[in-house]
Amino acid sequence: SPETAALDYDVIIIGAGLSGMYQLHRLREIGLKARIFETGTDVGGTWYWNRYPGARFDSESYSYGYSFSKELLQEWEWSEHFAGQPETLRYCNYVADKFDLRRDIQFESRVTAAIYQGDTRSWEITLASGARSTCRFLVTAVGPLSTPTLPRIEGRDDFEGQSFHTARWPKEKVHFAGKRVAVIGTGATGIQTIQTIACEVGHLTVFQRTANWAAPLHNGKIDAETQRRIKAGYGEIFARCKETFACFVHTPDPRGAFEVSDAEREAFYEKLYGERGFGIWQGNFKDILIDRKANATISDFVARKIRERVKDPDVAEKLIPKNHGFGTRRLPLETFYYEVYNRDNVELVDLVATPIERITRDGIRTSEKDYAFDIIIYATGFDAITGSFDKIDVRGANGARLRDKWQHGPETYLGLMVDGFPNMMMLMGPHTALGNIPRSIEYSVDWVTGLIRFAIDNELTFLDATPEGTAGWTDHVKALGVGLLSNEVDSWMTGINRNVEGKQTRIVARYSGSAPAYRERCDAVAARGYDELRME
Ligand code: NA7
Repeated sequence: SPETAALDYDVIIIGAGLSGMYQLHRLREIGLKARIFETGTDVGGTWYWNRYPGARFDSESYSYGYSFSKELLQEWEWSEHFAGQPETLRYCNYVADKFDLRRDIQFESRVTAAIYQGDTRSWEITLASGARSTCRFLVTAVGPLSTPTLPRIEGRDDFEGQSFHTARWPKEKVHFAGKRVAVIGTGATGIQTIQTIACEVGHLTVFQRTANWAAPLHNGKIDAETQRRIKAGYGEIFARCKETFACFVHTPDPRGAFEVSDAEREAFYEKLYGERGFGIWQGNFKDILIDRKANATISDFVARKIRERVKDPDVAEKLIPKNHGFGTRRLPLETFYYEVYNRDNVELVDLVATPIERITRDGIRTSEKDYAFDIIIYATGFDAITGSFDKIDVRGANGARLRDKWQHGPETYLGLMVDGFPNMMMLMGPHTALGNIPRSIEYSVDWVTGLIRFAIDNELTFLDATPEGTAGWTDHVKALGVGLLSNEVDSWMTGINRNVEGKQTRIVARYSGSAPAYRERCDAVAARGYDELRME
């Protein structure tokens, strides 16, 4: 039987973001030899790369941190209800120090290939440097939003000023004072960037292709008394996140939008609009994301708010989405975003009316005119969910490529494994419950750790999902998506990225059932000794 001793590691983990870090910690706890390979120069994943101005949480800080260590929870103090990126990156570093994670993390080590070796039941991992290592189990912790994409616009390399993708922001400070700045893209990232730099730049031009619905974040400092209550209440906070639909502190209201009077509905929306965080999205009437008429009531309400907040009625109309309803794409949360357009130094360009023709040496040419810039910021998003897998040459049993298997959209077993790719487990890959991501991460890491421990205890060297298991879960995920308004809209959530070849057709890449139902299913499999897997 295959010899573990001949392998370099028990487990190799790809990625040192929140998933990879916790996975390493858990595997060490059960005495395994594990190693992380990470592209960046330090820990933090999303919070390492996304250093753009204004990057911050949209879920409550205290619901976002790791929950696995009581000591960590008591030691760490979030300074704001929604922490900014620098603070979150400090948190990631604090965790890495506290649990001494770095000694098993190899930085500046991009994984280019992962090839399963049938004869030794192991994986061989190749880095960009050409170095190779072997392991029994492979855990991908590559992140659902970690492969940035630049627009396919002619002339991009001709521009002579500075240009950055938000997810590849330089570590050195970017000086905006007096500069003519362009932002392309108005998703969650674009909105955070725009509202943060508008008052600092000389002139800002926002290039918007699709207007997005956004609602107020209402961030603020956490005062001492609130801090004390948070620390005393962590048990309840995490218990609450465990019960809610998507692991947020918010969960859908049990009432339908038409089960209340017009006045009550209006008052409820007003209350949600005035409250912190995702409540207006995740804590709204139960039918706003499935019923068009219900959705229209909240869309109308938020449209009215935009008209109140933006002085120029033409600009306001451009900022109100016409092709999709409120909350059917990932809802960006904002802080005086709409008011930015009342400033003299800010201009909104509607790319539907005047598309970009090319990037020039000096700036951007639309069908209408030439704009000159010192800095162009690409807030153009990611090749989401499967993009980071596509970049690695992953080959399973008999040399089958993951890329081919997923050609028409991902196929997974519980979002954790793929048949034909033995001993490979995925964290935050396709078809898993995402929501408030660290909560999902902790669950998935614990499940994967349980499975690996089971294999070790039972001297199993081969774990694989079955074709039926994969087909069954994939069908289940697709069935759950039927009737959701978000699945009828183009966005990263439906696998659309107009900048990536072959990503123009909507797919179901996300599990959209409830997180408790997801956990119940995965727990049941574990409790039955993983009887749905092939094991040897
Ligand atoms: P998103 O939400 O995918 O937004 C990307 C934005 O960039 C969106 O407004 C796009 O317009 C725009 N875009 C992309 N390509 C182009 C071109 N070629 N021309 C003009 N505009 C373009 O990414 P984010 O980074 O904002 O957020 C991703 C997630 O990260 C977010 O949901 C959070 O969960 C964290 P489009 O809508 O495609 O017309």
